[in-house]
Amino acid sequence: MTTPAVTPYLKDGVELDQIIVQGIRVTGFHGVYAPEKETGQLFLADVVAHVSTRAAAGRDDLGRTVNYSDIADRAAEILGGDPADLLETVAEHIARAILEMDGVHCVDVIVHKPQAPLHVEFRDVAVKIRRDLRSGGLWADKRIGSSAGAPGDPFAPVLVPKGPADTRPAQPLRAYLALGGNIGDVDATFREALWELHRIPGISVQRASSLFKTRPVGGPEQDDFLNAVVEVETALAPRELLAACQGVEVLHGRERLVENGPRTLDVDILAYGDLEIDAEDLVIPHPRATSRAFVLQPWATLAPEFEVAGAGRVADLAAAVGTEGVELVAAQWPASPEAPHQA
Ligand code: PH2
Ligand code: MG
Ligand code: MG
Repeated sequence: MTTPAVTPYLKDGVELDQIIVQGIRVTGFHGVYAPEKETGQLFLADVVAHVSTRAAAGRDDLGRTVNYSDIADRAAEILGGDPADLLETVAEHIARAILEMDGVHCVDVIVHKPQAPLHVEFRDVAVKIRRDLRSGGLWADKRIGSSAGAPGDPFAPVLVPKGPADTRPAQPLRAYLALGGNIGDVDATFREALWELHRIPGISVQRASSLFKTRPVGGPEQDDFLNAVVEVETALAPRELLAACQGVEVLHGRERLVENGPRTLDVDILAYGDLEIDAEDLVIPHPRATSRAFVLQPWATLAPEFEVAGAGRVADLAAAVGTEGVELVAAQWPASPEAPHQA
């Protein structure tokens, strides 16, 4: 069976994998003409879900990917469900249903209607669409759990007003990112993450802090964390940098199941130059950073003199919170401080 090549989908500069279900066949009742709604006819759908399959493959775990059987069920239900006039509407509904599945960043949908009432002989008529979280109106939904879109219009675009969070800096500026994790080989995950961040256009990893083992703060009972802080130069707008951080989390199978719960990799923006942002999806400087030893102790090994906007010098903040629950693991980490992403 041949599979048509699908244009890759790049999420934050990284090409995602594709889960492909082709030729889902159902009798449906879509069409503009009354007989189509009464008699029904054959409809087919092809669905390509763009996801990262690495975490699932690494652990051979269905729970970390998207079940293709669920993709087929959702598409078939819509294909055989409420009659719509247009193939466009059917395709849009399928795209929406697949995008809602955890881990799906983009979806391609083709809806075929090979028995459509045309005046000429033909083989197939179809509508093909691509939707990602942004164009599909689910961007905000998936990121902050709010309900995107206007009432009654499931496809209304999310209008995000352009503010400082969406503005790129005039000059690349210095930002600090916190790394945390307590599932798997976290040290290796951190090293991979440095490289993945560095590969993203607009992010240049400069230096890494010392590495700390820390007692979990908040959340359920769980293993100790590793924590570190990274200095980057970035030409990205704050919200772009956030998307990049979340993209790297996704590459490592990050799931947001429990607040403050165990995770393979958490990448948080601590500071972005001296900018202060207070948006629904993004607060900078990180609101809890200035009270957390697991952030401040590593940060103080990297940039003690840095002034956190509205809060003060990193060294002073670190001294104020102390070292309770935080233990140095490696003063120099990774091996090459000049090029941490290459270690
Ligand atoms: N991250 C959390 C919650 N609690 N505790 C430690 N020790 N380290 C973390 O990175 C951490 C945490 C939420 O992001
Ligand atoms: Mg986070
Ligand atoms: Mg965090």
